[in-house]
Amino acid sequence: FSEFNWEDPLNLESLLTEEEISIRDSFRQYCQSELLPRVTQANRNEVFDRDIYKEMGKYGALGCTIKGYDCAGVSSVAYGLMTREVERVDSAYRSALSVQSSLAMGAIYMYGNEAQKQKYLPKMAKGELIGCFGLTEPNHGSDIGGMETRAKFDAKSKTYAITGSKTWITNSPIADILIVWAKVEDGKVRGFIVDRSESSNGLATPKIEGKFSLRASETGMILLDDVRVPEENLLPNVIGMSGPFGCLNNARYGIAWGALGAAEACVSMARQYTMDRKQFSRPLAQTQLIQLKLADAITEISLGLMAAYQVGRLKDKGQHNPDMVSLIKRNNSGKSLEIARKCRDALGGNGIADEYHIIRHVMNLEAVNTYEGTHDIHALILGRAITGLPAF
Ligand code: TGC
Ligand code: FAD
Repeated sequence: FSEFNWEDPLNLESLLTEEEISIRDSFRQYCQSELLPRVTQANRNEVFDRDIYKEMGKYGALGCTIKGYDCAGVSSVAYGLMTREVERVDSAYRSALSVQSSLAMGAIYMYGNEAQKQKYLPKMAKGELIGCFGLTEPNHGSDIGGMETRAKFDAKSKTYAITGSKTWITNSPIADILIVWAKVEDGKVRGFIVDRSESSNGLATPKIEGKFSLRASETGMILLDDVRVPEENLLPNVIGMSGPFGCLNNARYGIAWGALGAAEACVSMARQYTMDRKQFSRPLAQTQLIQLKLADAITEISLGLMAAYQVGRLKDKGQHNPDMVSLIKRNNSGKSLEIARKCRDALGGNGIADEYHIIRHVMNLEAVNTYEGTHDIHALILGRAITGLPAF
């Protein structure tokens, strides 16, 4: 028999290519040596350091699955491995990676014309321009098809006038490039590149204060009051809700890997802590209840990783579908939250101190279970796929 490795019980390693292992290892090194040391203060003080984008850019992480435009063009599994490494440190940093790569660059890559791709993607890949993705609105979160933001074409000035508001938008306060989804006159949804450096008056992106989750990420609103956007900034190659959902398919896939990274960090900490801490004259790790928690946790993590791996390989062969992505996003983020809570419990009082990191992951994973489609919305997407009956 081969030796049992509690950090990789089902030997995921044996399924990865040499290139994927090398990308993972160098990105892990960056995350552990550069991001981990600053995350506690960033989380306490609710700050996101813009330089992180330039650093991620140097590692080829931004828009890493995109082919051309100075992007790395790696496999979907390599992208998943990177989201897992960065979320091992903090979900806020994985959010930064997801939003830039899958949502903002993804929208331009999939739906933009050549001029838009040349103009924005290379700079976004280097982290010189920061993107955000404005879909959610104050009155429409899960039922985003009801969005109220409107874009009206003015033939004389060849501009679209966009009016509406978006909320809970990762990066909006710091973004240079805002992908905004709005309905045009025929009621169809279109995507726009709102370039802050070129936009007219009427754009505001206030920060949402007081979050108890993803505190190391900037979250805000996008308020648009007759903001003029040149017609060249319309994303020409998609019409309808399949536009934003197409971007979400990729971001949700990344979350499925990333959330497990956070869970793995919690298990690692809880294992070491309970090996070191003695109660009733023996290590806590030598009690059945603690071992049950650890056994449940590594079981769910390894099953979740295998599922994410399978979807990643199917994705690169063009054989996946959005329902599979809902299954892994829902399962892996939900299970990670449960694991993080149990690990927090295993540390007793110390479990709520941020120096042990787990409580931060617990708080973050609450939001991870909500954004990009809530846990229950993904159950309903699966319910529809199983029965053919939409129950939203
Ligand atoms: P429905 O009738 O299902 O579909 C409307 C149109 O969209 C198409 N479509 C998809 N296309 C591609 N991929 C998918 N996954 C798709 N899902 C739907 C569909 O084919 C249809 O196209 P067409 O051409 O026939 O019109 O739409 P519905 O309104 O009934 O949708 C219901 C529901 C609940 C599934 C959907 O609205 C939903 O997923 N809601 C959740 C909203 C959500 O995920 N928001 C995410 C906001 S972005 C975010 O959270 C970023 S967090 C960033 C970070 O990581 O920090
Ligand atoms: P609601 O839709 O109001 O849902 C509230 C509750 O009702 C949930 O439990 C939900 O599951 C449940 N519910 C809703 N409908 C039904 C139903 N039919 N049946 C049963 N239960 C139902 N959005 C963006 O566009 N871009 C971003 O970058 C972005 N970043 C985010 C960052 C953070 C930190 C957070 C918290 C959110 C972010 N979001 C972003 C928004 C996110 O996508 C939404 O919060 C999410 O889609 C849920 O919408 P909502 O908050 O309006 O909740």
